[in-house]
Amino acid sequence: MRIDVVTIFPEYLDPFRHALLGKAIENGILQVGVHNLRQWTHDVHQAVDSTPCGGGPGMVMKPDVWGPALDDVAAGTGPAAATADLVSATPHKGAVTAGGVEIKRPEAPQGDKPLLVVPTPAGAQFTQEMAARWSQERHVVFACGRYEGIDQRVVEDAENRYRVEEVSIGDYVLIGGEVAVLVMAEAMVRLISGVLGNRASHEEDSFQDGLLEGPSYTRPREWRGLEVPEVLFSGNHAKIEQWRREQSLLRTRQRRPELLDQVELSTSDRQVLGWD
Ligand code: 6GU
Repeated sequence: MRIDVVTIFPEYLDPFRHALLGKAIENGILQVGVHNLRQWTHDVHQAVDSTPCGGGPGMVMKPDVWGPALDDVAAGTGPAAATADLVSATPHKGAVTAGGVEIKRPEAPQGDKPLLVVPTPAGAQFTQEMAARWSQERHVVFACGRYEGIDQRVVEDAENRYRVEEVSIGDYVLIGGEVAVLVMAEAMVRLISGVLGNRASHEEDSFQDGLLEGPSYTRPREWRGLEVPEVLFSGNHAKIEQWRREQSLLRTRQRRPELLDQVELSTSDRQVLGWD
């Protein structure tokens, strides 16, 4: 997968080079380009924003800067081609691709539009389902707005070259989309096959089955007077699975009861919840 991010704060995206994402870059699974929007400005002040039409507080990001930036990033032309891709911050053991070796940009098949994600608190809620869907994409571009957002015509016009989604990571307001991009990219990249060491490890994630994951324990069996639940040492795998399901159901009811309306519950699930 290739990810491009357009932002006025490229340094905000440095965490991409670390840990899981850095390893995916090093292994050649992921290519990341981070582009400074100011490269597409035309004036000495490098202005990216202007006052809102109709008045009101704040500033709106200019369409005549964003338009050409998104054109270039979709096509891999202009300043978008001139920026070197990120390299992993630390070499990891067992890398398939040696650091510093150039990886060719995958060719865009005709008619295959890249996905443009526009982070905004006014977007549809980002979900695990979106992360899973996006993890199958070849090219994902994130357009980070600041201030009061981007002129809406940029999004409208981008539909000609991209499939566009305006997305929020939750019901709170951030200063800009950069941190939201890190959140969404991490959720998405860890689902690409080959990125997580243990292939099964995301099959039991919270949300993968619509329920929250229950508690986990490791040794020692007793710690500070607290015991690991007995059943986990029973060696009875069916019993352990039933117990985990119960914990999952009870925790979900306590913390996120609305999730229970969206999942199919068995007769035994309903008994656990005291519904039958
Ligand atoms: Cl995606 N962007 C901004 N600026 N604020 C947010 C958000 C995104 N999601 C929640 N709050």
